[in-house]
Amino acid sequence: MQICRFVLPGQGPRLGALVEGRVYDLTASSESAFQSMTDFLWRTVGYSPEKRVAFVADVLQKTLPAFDWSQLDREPAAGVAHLLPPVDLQEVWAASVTYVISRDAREEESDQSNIYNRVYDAPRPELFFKATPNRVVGHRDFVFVRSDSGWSVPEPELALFMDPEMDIVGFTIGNDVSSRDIEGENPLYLPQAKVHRRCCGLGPYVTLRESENVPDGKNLDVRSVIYRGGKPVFEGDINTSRIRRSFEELILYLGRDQEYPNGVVLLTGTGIVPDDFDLTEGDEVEISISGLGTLRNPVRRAPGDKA
Ligand code: DO4
Ligand code: MG
Repeated sequence: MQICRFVLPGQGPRLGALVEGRVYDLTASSESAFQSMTDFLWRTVGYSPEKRVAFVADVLQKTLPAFDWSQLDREPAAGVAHLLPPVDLQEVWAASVTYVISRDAREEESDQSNIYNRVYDAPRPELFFKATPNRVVGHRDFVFVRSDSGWSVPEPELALFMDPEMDIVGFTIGNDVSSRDIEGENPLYLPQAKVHRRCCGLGPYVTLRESENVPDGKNLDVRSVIYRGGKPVFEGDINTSRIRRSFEELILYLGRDQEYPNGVVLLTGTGIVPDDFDLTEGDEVEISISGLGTLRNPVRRAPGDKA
């Protein structure tokens, strides 16, 4: 079962359930639990994965407006129905240097040698704040690479979608757009290398955690293709079993001395690192994760300083 956010012309954001290629408008049920993603997370706190899926299945017994997926799977524009990022009030955080390939790539680019090696092996993981919801874009919407970066990359990552109790409600796909040259120049520049307008792609939907389908996110194939002029110019893949840390451990640190009253999303780090590659205006990033669909984001260069 998949939950998405979408918008219809002239109406506010809506919550939908994707079932066999059709998106059912859960918000049209008028049930308070389905007026927003935050409402849904709040209402189902403490539910088992099976109970949460059954809760959605129950409202689907009503006659609800429905759309073909192809009606929503399009470039966002005013006046047309389209998907929204799956977050409304949830912060996005990111774990990093969780795959050996990310550690090695960073050690190479940085002259502060050894910090990435040290964090890879340390008991405390590296966690950083990635995005407020307004910095997140959904499927088919464009991400920005920074105007002052000459070496930007996408980072394809499994994302854990959590409720206010930090229980994993489901999984989605994340693109942690990063400026490798800015981080490489000085690790203290990390927030500038990572956080800016449209710095995070998320979607296309949240696949609810279900025992038989996607039980724990621990053995999923991640594949990414970058297109330039419509042709693939980079392809890479990894399996989430290669993440060095358990999700429980990452969540423990993420939740320590923190609270997430509207839930939180955690990107789990990248295991796909396109070397000698600068993501640029006109490229398109495609990230697929088994069972979670495909997230596509065109790329534009941010406009730089405000006049
Ligand atoms: O500190 C480095 C950031 C690395 C990262 O974002 C990742 O490994 O995914
Ligand atoms: Mg990352």
